Amino acid sequence: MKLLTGPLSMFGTKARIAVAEKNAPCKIEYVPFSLKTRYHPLHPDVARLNPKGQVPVLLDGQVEIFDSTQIFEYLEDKFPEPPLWPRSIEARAMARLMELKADEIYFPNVIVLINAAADVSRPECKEALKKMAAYYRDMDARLAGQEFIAERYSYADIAFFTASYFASFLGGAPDPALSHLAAWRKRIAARPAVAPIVKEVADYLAANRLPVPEI
Ligand SMILES: N[C@@H](CCC(=O)N[C@@H](CS)C(=O)NCC(=O)O)C(=O)O
Repeated sequence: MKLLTGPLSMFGTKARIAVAEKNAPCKIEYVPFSLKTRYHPLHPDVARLNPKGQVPVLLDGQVEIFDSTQIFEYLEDKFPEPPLWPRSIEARAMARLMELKADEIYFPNVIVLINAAADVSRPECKEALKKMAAYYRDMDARLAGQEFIAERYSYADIAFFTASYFASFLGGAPDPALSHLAAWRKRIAARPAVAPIVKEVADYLAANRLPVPEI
């Protein structure tokens, strides 16, 4: 199995964490990436397989798929242990919804910060930061009475943790006074599968003189 990703790919990092949690044998390959030219020229397999031209892409024999959530589903089918969706139907539905919300409701605000080159004083960031702050408050309330986002550690935790980590070095860190959210982020960051991957992203940021977030 081979995962094509980039050193600063949020969606690729999500997929990497899932691969590590599953302890799945998988080669991690960085596609060409620079802060200036981003993902261009596209890696030939990315160009061939993903009409969106995006990473992550997973190759496993005949299986050649893209999109981090699709990769989660494939990993779950191929490596059922340890399970990364909750067991009950209700909690699975909630975890899937929260995974989708991390990607499609929360993260688009982080993309606004990326496009503003993390200059959060720019007018377009104001609304994005406001929506992120509201999202953080909701997550803090959700995590007040539970250790993980939905019943047990799941892809929902991986998705929101990764997205919030990337937000942190772009000027959109959660308010540390949101103590339940802060404790959850520390818990996830300390996981044996997560810590080395977070360190790799941090090392890349430091090497490129970008701010390294505290967790
Ligand atoms: N929904 C996709 C989003 C993938 C995505 O946006 N990937 C970014 C890197 S984190 C990318 O390849 N961007 C290059 C581009 O859009 O041209 C997923 O979950 O994998």
